[in-house]
Amino acid sequence: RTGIAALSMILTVMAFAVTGASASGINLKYANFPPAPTFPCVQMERWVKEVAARTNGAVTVTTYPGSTLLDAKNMMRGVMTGQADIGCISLAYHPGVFPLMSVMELPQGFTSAEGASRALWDLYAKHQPAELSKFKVLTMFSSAPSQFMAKKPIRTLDDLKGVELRGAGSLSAVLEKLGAVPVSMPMPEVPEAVQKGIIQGLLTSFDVLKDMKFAEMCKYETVANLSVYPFAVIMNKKKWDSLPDDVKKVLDDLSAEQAQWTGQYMDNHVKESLEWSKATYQVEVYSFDAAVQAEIARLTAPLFDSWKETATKAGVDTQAVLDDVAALKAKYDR
Ligand code: 3IO
Repeated sequence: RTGIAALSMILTVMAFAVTGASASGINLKYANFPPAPTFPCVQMERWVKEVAARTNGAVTVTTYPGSTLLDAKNMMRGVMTGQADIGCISLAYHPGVFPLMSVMELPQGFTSAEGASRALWDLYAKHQPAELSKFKVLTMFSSAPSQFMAKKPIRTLDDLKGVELRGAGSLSAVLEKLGAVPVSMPMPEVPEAVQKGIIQGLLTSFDVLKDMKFAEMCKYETVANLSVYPFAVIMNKKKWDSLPDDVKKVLDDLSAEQAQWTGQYMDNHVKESLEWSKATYQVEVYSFDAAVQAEIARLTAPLFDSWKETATKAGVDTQAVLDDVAALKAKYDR
């Protein structure tokens, strides 16, 4: 009898090792749009590992990086309909959809991904905006501040005039205010557009110099510390409701920590990416001087008015939100 019991236990353990599912196993599908080496996917794999450890293997997650399950354009719909249980979205790809949270796409002057990510999560947690109420939001995080990566040097605002550069959403609006020709597209489409000469460069954080090999094509980098790109990890609401309470608690307890972890990873990775790009492709890194930065602040100031107007129409208390962002920035962004 004991022999049989022991054998059956061993077989159960073996089955668990093979399938990755326990008897009460919950398996979730997590879709992501950019390539596996990029930071949205690195944070996804970290989250999956933490969830497995903290649920003692009861929750396993299958990841689909690189648009293998859902691409950027289909992510929200795909999570809504349950094609994926969890998905990762870049808010700037959906202009007009996030009247409150898009405040984090404005040039707020964040200097770190950690500060911006923690501020982003706290802002979401405090306001629980209607724009995301159809989903369970598992965490939020942001890119590092945005910089220019281009085929030609960008050292003055004149160097931007009439130059086709890639941004998305509010970041494209920043490009337009600075006199460039903004071209919006999701990140996975950017390498080919640079290669074909449709765009001369892009505006985002320096992590992609290494992770998407932009250092090879865009040898001129300019530090401008423009807006961050906010992201949300969204879960199908029905799937969330079906989870046991102890699992819900594990996921809720991970939200703020995951935002901070991702921000820290990003800040470190940006440094590593820049060093790698200098050593491997001899890229040039130029920083706008104080006069140019002041001119940028002046030229982009109207974006705050546009945000206020749109958000007010959507019922957002814009002054309260802007005050919160300022306080959270002071608290978290060092
Ligand atoms: C980004 C998006 C995908 C992969 C790596 C990334 N690094 C910074 C961003 C932000 C961005 O440009 C975007 O399109 O969301």
